[in-house]
Amino acid sequence: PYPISTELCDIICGFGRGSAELGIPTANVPIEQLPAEINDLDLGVYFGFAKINKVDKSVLMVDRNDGRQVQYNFGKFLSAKNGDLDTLPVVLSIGKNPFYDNKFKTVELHVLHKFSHDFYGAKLKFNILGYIRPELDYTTKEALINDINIDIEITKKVLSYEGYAKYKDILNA
Ligand code: FMN
Repeated sequence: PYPISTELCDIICGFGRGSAELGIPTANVPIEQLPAEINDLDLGVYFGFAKINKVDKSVLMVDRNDGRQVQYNFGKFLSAKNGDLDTLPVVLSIGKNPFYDNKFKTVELHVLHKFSHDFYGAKLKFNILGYIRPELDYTTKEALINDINIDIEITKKVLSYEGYAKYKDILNA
């Protein structure tokens, strides 16, 4: 079914554990803004490219954990060309995060780039180019982190093949 390409979508608050507990920050995107085909995919880990667009105004976001409203300001958001970031490789998790026993399916992207700060309030579009593995339950946080790091290495390697460059160009067009 690949590639699956999305429109520009919002970045919403996850439960904040990705960054805090795992050291692997993820951008959660609202499932209802994604193409329906994504719902038919098996729960698991996928790779692709994402393009993050800078949003200048500050935004008010509601934290999913405690309903707290947080004002985010992106004036100082790091930017590359034209205020947008380059297209970057992503590893995505589509699942219910059995390790954390979530009740609903979430789509989370880990962008393979060292950011100086969060990009809540920015928007992004992305594509899914392939499948890596099913979603697994883990007995330890370390085992989950270890596998995510392998997913990251696989993503880097696969996306470095010349044949994938065209999918990067499509997002930049
Ligand atoms: N969670 C699981 O329970 N099982 C998995 O197999 C799994 N694989 C993942 C693979 C990748 C590449 C990423 C980025 C996340 C994966 N996760 C998996 C989800 C993490 O548990 C999740 O990022 C964490 O719960 C943080 O979520 P939060 O941002 O909503 O707090």
